Amino acid sequence: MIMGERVKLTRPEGFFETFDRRPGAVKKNMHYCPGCGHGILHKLIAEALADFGILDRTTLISPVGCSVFAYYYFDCFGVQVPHGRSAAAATGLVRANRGSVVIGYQGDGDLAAIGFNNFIQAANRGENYCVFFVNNAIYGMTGGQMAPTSLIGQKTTTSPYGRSEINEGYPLKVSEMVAQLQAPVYVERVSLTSTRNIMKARQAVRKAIKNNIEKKGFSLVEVLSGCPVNLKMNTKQMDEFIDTRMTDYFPLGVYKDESAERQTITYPTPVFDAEKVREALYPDKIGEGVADDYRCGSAIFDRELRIKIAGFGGQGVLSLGLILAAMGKQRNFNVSWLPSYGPEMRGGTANCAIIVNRGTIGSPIVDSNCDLLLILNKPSLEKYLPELGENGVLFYDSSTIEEAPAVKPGQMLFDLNASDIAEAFGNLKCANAVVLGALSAILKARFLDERDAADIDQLVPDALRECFHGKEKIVNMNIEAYRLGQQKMSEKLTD
Ligand SMILES: Cc1ncc(C[n+]2csc(CCOP(=O)(O)OP(=O)(O)O)c2C)c(N)n1
Ligand code: SF4
Ligand SMILES: [Mg+2]
Repeated sequence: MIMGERVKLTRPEGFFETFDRRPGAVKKNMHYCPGCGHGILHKLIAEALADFGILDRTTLISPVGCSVFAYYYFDCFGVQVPHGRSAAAATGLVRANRGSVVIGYQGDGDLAAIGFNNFIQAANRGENYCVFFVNNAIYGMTGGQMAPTSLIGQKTTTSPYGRSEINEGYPLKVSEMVAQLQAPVYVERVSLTSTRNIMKARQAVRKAIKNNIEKKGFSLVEVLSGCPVNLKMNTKQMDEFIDTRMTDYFPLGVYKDESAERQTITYPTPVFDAEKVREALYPDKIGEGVADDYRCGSAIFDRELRIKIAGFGGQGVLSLGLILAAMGKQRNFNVSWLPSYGPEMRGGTANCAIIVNRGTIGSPIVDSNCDLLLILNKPSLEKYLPELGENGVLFYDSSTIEEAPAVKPGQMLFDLNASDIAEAFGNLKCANAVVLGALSAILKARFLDERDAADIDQLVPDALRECFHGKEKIVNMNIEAYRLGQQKMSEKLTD
C-alpha cells in the first residue's frame, strides 16, 4: 500500500493519475514486462510534455507493437494507427494543425520494416514532428521474430540459427540513414541502461519535442531498449547486451543536430474552399424537367445493386463505371465506384466495382454476389464470372469474346459486338458508350417499369455531362454511340 502511494507520487504529470482505459482490475501499473525499456521512455516523454505545458496540444501516435496501448497512459491526445502508418498519420496531424505537437512512437518492426517507406519519406520531407524509435532488436509483441535491427548472429524465432548477413542482410542503421537526409533537424541514438544513459535520453527527448514546438522540422531519437523476455535474458544480461553488442553496432551519439541554427519553418497558409468541396461531393442535378426528388420505382432498385465492369485497360472500363455511378447519383442513390488498374501492358484486366443503394453502402468491394457483370475481354470473363450471383446478369462484348460463356441456371446472358460497332461508328473508344446503350436496352426490355424506362434516355446524357463536364463534343459523340448501342441491342432482343 505504501509502495503504491510512492509510485503514484513519483508519476510524471504527463501520465493519467490512474490508467482507467486499461481493462481489468490493474489501473496503476503499465502492461510492460519487468525490465522493458518502453516504460522508462514513456516516463521521459510524459515528464517532458508536462514540463513544457503542452499536454493539451500534443498527440501521441501509438503504433502496433508492445506499445500499442501507449494511449492508456499519456494524458494528451492519442491516435492508435495501423502497423507502420505512424508517419502518414503524423503528416496529416501536423499539417492540419500547425500549432500541434505530434509524437510518433514506433518499434523497430513498426518503423524499420512495415512502415519504413512511410517513415523515411516523412523524414525526407522534414515533417514537423518527432519520432521516438524503440530499437529492441526484436518483434516484442508477437513473440520474438527477427526485426530489421536484429544483430548478426542473433537467434530469434524466425532466425533460429542466428541472423546471417547472407540470408537476412545487415541490421538497418536507421539513425545513420536519417542523418544523411537534408531535411531532418536532429538525430540522436541513446540507450536506457544506466542512470547516466537515461539522463542523456531525457535530454534527447526534450530536444526533439522542443524542435517540434519551435517548428524546426523532423527530429528522430533512436532508443536502444531492452526486451529481456524475448531475448531470454535477465535484466543485467540485457543491459550488458545493449552496452556491448548493440552499442558496438549501433553507436550512441548525436548524428545530426542543426537545432540551434534552424529557423522556425514558415508554412504556406492552407486554402480551404468549403464551396468547392461541396460542389465536388454534391454536384448539382443536371437534368431538366426531372424532379429533384425523383425516385426510381422499378423493383430492381429495392435492394443494393452490385456491378462489376472489366476489360483491357483503354477500353473505357473505368469511365463506364463512373458514368453508371453518376447515373445513380443523379437519381438520388448512394453510389460507390472502386477502380482497380490492372497490369495493362501484360494483357491483364482493369476493372471497377460500382454499388448503387438507396441505403448505406457498407463496403465498396464487389467480389461475390455480383448482380451485373459487364465484360469486355476474355481474361476478365474467366476471372470474374465466378463472382456472378445466383440471378445475376452477364453482358459480354462478342467482338472480343467469340464463344458464348456457360452461365448457371437462373443467371441471364446477353451479348453485343460492341467494339465492332464502335469501330464502324468511327471511334473504338466509344465501345463503352455502345455497351451502355446495350445495357439500357436490356434494362428497358426486362427490368424497368414504364416511368424509369422513359427516364433513362434523359438520365444518360445528364450523367455524361456530369462526367465530361464542359466537353460538349465528347458528350455528344458518346450520346450518339449510346443510341447506336441501344438500337442494335433492341433489335437483337426482339429478333
Ligand atoms: C499489418 C500487420 N502486419 C503484422 C502484424 C503483426 N505484428 C504485430 S506487432 C508486430 C511487430 C512489432 O514489433 P516492433 O515494432 O519492434 O515493436 P515491439 O513489440 O518490439 O515494441 C507485428 C509484425 C500486424 N499487427 N499488422
Ligand atoms: S515483450 Fe519485450 S518489448 Fe514487449 S513488453 Fe515485454 S519486454 Fe517489453
Ligand atoms: Mg521491437
